[in-house]
Amino acid sequence: MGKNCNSQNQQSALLVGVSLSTRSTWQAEESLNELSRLAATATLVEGGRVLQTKRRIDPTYYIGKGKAAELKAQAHAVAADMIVFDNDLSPAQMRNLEELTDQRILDRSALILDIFARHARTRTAQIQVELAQLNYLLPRLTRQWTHLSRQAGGGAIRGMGAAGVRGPGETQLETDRRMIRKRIRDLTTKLERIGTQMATSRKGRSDTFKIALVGYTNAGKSTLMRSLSGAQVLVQDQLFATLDSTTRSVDLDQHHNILLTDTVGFIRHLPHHLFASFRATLEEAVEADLLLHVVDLSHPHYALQMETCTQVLLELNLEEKPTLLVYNKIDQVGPGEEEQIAAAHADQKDAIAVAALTGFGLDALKERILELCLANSVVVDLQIPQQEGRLLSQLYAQGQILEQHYHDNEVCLRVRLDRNQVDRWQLQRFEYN
Ligand SMILES: Nc1nc2c(ncn2[C@@H]2O[C@H](COP(=O)(O)OP(=O)(O)OP(=O)(O)O)[C@@H](O)[C@H]2O)c(=O)[nH]1
Ligand SMILES: [Mg+2]
Repeated sequence: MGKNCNSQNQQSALLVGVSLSTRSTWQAEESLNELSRLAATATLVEGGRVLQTKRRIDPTYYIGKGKAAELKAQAHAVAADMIVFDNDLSPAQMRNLEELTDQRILDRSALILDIFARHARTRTAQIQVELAQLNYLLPRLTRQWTHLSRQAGGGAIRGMGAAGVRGPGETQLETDRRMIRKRIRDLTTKLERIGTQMATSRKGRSDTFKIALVGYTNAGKSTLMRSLSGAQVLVQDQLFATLDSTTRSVDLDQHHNILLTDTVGFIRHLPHHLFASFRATLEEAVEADLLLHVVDLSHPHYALQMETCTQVLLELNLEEKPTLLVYNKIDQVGPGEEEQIAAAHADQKDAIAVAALTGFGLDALKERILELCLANSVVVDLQIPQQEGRLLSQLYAQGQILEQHYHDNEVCLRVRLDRNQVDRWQLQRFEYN
């Protein structure tokens, strides 16, 4: 078998995982499975995998010189086009490994960055990814960037290279670095502006109860968004199908509607440059009144995925946010046993089991959301002049009218309102009891 000769002309990768103690081997194995899915999403084919157990990390070659030499032989034997490490490598380790093995070396962060670059569709996501790529690239500029530019369709080096603005006495490398730094500054400014715009538009919808879908990548967040709101968001059996936030209105019943936001998923060891770049998108969850933490219950290691999500929520300071656990894909856990599985989780106060794809349990989910939404509401008495037709119709739309009678020229109403809306009605200077 020669290089690049499989049927779709895809490149093949030898996957390498390192576990630091024997006890965590199964975790490293699961992590390698995930790396294999990441590689497939980046259109690489798995040429083989190697799992190493090590007591300590070698600062020069990460896995040690002898093992690195073995890797070279293994990569050659399976005609791999590159070696992909499941761990993050320092720029120096990458360079040393590349020289010793004579193979292209990628680490987990590079692979995830590559997927994000492929999937970024909107301008905001493209800026976020490019910024993360450039920050990753800068210390590795000597070698890695040509690969990234090829893999990412040029995103990482847009605006540099052929510009031909080399100053006197500068090497090409210095010129490239200078241009990258400038591009990083420009993109950072753009992102700050986008962050402010996003915050402003969130404020504009601050009256309505807001829910954000969070969870591990591929858990089924977008599928749930589709089923609940009818929005045609992208659903794919792929890691990181969604990179942007989408917000839609969902009617819980005749009187209550909420705003539901779908957003980018989480993963173990999310590259920190990506985390920083996508902060504006992740902030959508910060302003939500309730989080739906979507879990793929059919995944063999869903508990680990939940732990990762909890960790990310912690980093976003969201650990105190009211959260409902939504165990999804129960149709895959036990086909035909959805009722039993749902019942088994019904005792858990803050959890519910559903199958977003088939619609199983979605009415119960809406009811549960409504309960939480009502817990967030207050009943107030208002007196509104009868001639204020426009205000009255707004109130009918926003609140649930519990009682209504007329007195003199005023309509006296007992209304259930979202806690967030009370302030606004108070500003109308009507009286409350
Ligand atoms: N069997 C089954 N499959 C589901 C269910 N919900 C989602 N899926 C599938 O799981 C895959 C991922 O679904 P998405 O909705 O794209 O997942 P996501 O959480 O939005 O993923 P990212 O955007 O990549 O983070 C798709 O193939 C869906 O069809 C479910 O309830 N049952
Ligand atoms: Mg999605």
